[in-house]
Amino acid sequence: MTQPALSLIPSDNHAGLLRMLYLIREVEEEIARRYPEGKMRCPTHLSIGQEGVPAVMSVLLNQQDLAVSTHRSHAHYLAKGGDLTAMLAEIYGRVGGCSGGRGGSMHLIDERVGFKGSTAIVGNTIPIGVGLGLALKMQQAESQVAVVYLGDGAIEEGAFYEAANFAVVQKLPVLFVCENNLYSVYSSLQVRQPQDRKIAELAAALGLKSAAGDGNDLPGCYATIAPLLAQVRAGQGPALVELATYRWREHCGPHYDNDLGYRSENEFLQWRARDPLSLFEQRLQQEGQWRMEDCLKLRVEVQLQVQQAFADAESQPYPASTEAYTQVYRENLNG
Ligand SMILES: Cc1ncc(C[n+]2csc(CCOP(=O)(O)OP(=O)(O)O)c2C)c(N)n1
Ligand SMILES: [Mg+2]
Repeated sequence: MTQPALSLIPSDNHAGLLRMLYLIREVEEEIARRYPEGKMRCPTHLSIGQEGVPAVMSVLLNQQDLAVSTHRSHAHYLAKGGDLTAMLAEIYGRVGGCSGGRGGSMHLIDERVGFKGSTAIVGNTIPIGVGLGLALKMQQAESQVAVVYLGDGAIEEGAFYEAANFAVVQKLPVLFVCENNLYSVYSSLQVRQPQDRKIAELAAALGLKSAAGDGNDLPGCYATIAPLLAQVRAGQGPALVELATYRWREHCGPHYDNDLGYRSENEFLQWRARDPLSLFEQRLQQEGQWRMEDCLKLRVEVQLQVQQAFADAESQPYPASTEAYTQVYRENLNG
């Protein structure tokens, strides 16, 4: 099978893509390394192995676009330009966390860059993202889009069908980005959805424009998402892209769990060999103007940035105990 050409991605995006892949990978590997210290006191879902889709989104979205995400949202937040130190401080429960240290890993928000939030309840942010699309349309916000990140498991939630239907009927500027990693916790797609029914086809039956592609091969991923995003931007109504990918670690936490038996080591190794980061590095080195030293230099730069952000986040104090009583109800949001 021939690979989609690197030239499908404009070359001025190559460095940005590689930097984002490194950033997400380095941040999450560092979280995994430090998690056993017991200082991050919140459940944490890593997307190591799934960096391809958010990296592509990072070069396709503008700061004015909006996005919402799920329990597995670090990569989506970073790809939208979310503040790294504020994210890490949130995971450490510190005062400068993006949710004031109250929410942890699953409650990321950075309104400055249009990342409007993530929540722990599967499917919860889908209607919110569609509502954002409605707001954009009502405000006649030219060519802005609302992106709803969701997993294959969220396709099984009623909220998805209601929200997708509304988005289609109202012709809203919403792009659903479905990262199909084949699993919802320990349940494979095969025991959850009919085997001959593809998510992208289901979306088309609902009236969404749709396409499916490879989430780990960046040129292919870019070529799948970019045309549909352009249609959504042009006011042609909502769309769904389904991208195949795979999480390497356990559903929640820093460890590997293939020994549990819900998926095979062989399946894991096959996906591991299709690492979106290594594949893109190889493509740049074979077909682009990049040398191995150039990649390494960029990676070291990102590593230093990540280490600094961890140090800044961890050195912050915890919120005062009285803070537990503020921002609980609407009337004291500022109190
Ligand atoms: C409404 C609801 N049901 C169940 C859960 C428990 N739960 C948390 S994450 C998750 C898996 C969701 O799978 P998917 O949407 O494919 O996302 P992935 O974890 O694969 O990224 C489940 C079932 C929940 N948080 N909310
Ligand atoms: Mg999944």
